[in-house]
Amino acid sequence: MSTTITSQPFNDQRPGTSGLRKRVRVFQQKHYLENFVQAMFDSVGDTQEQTLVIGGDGRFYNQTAIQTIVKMAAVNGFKRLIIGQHGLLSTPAASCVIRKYQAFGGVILSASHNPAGQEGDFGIKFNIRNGGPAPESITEAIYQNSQHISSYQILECADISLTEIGTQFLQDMQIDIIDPVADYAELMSDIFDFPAIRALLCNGRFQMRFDAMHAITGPYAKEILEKRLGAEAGTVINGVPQADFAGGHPDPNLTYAAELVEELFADIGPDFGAASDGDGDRNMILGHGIFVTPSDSLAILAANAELIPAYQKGLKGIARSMPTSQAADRVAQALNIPMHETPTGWKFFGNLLDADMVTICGEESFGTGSNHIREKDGLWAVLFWLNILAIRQQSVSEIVRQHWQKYGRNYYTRHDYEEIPIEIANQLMEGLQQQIPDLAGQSLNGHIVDYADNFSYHDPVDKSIAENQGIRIGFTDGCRIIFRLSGTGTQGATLRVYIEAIEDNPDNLFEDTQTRLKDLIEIADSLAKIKSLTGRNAPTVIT
Ligand code: G16
Repeated sequence: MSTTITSQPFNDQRPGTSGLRKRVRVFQQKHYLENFVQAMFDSVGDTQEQTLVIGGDGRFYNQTAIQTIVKMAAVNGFKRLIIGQHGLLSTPAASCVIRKYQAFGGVILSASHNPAGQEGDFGIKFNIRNGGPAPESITEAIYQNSQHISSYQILECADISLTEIGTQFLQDMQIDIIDPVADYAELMSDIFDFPAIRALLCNGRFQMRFDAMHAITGPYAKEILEKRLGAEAGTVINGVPQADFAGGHPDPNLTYAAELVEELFADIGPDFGAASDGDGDRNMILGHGIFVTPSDSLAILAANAELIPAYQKGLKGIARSMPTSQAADRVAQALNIPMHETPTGWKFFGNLLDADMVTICGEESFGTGSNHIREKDGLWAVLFWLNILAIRQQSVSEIVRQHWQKYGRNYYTRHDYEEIPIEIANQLMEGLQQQIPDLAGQSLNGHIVDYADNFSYHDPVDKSIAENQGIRIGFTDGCRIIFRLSGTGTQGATLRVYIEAIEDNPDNLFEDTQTRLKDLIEIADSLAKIKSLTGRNAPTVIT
């Protein structure tokens, strides 16, 4: 029986960089999830007779939320739901499934790399017909609707079964429970040279380790790397998804994937290491004794794209988020293809990909992807690297070094200050904003400021404008310092400081990054007064 439940708005339902992310206990408040879902269904266009994909990263509350969404979808017009078995779909797999079955859109339940469990985080976002995150026009409409909501509609019925693959009906609505891995694995085999990768993984010498961090990519990596590509059993570690990610923080970076990093930096270690995050869209790439920064990884993938079957014909263009280093710009220039600079947030790549203006995109936040779907894709990046290694028959370290020798190196680091009080963070950003008009022309530690602004993006496709996307300070020598507040945290504010220096001298390509960037790090602290305002002596995380 369909019931209309009376409700009242919650004032904290504005989606951030990637959907609505909150503590689980916030989502557990009566009517909280239901209000957001109703606001979402009311904002995404005509839902009558449409097909909706649903899945999540398996974290605590995933299945509970899915049952609610299913019961609301049934009375909001949908005619068919496609749901991953056990409610699982990695974010890239959800994007793949939306596109493959030409669905109206999808609901993805994830808080990405944020810790999970009863005390952890939960999240929900809507992806549109192209498989990508809803643009700001829709996320803002969801927020506005959430602020005026007075009731929602839900079917009163028993829970559906998420365990058996197959078809069931809820009133007139068809529900297909699908294998969450199969469609994605097939797509990967269409893109990459699986026989070449298989030959590498089975040559008896090459060793690799993939850390699924107890999150969603375990089943995907086991199926693709171990089963289809023949990597030895045990290549995938922490491969069984757990509702609390085993108490960990599935963020594939030097801090949170420390065990993997240690193994790759040991005297005798694997040739290749990789990790993905909670929902499978991020990636970290390591070689024996080397960490490849996400910005370098983007540049190297683009420079080697012709080795990959799907990209043999060349790239239409490359896109990167504004804070991502300019390493890929050098590749675009050499390939004579356009380079696009967008705000942080994968949603900003969607229009460029749909318009076929770019083929490969990437972000400093461990995200890389291409036109094959409309989300960043962790395992895709790992397979891309394996394909390059299989063809070039060189180590990761040799490939990176040769890349720097050819294109120059962009030394790059990101310093995160997590959970600082929101008022302090706002004060710090306001202080920077006030300095903007006077900075150009000033000499700071020997670097002359070329420009200072708060980044605005003018989308060349739909002409929309996104303002206040981060404070940029560019120097005449190509160095950059960027400040912005994260849009994905759930506690206090996270200040991100991005620092980049350009090096073309072949004698200076192999220095320690933090040492090389020391003078710029000092400039950043003195301009933003980080230490004095936050009381912190060091960042929480350095990547
Ligand atoms: C999300 C977005 C990314 C963004 C990242 C960090 O990733 O999809 O585009 O780069 O957050 O954003 P922020 O710097 O605002 O925290 P994910 O993997 O968390 O979904």
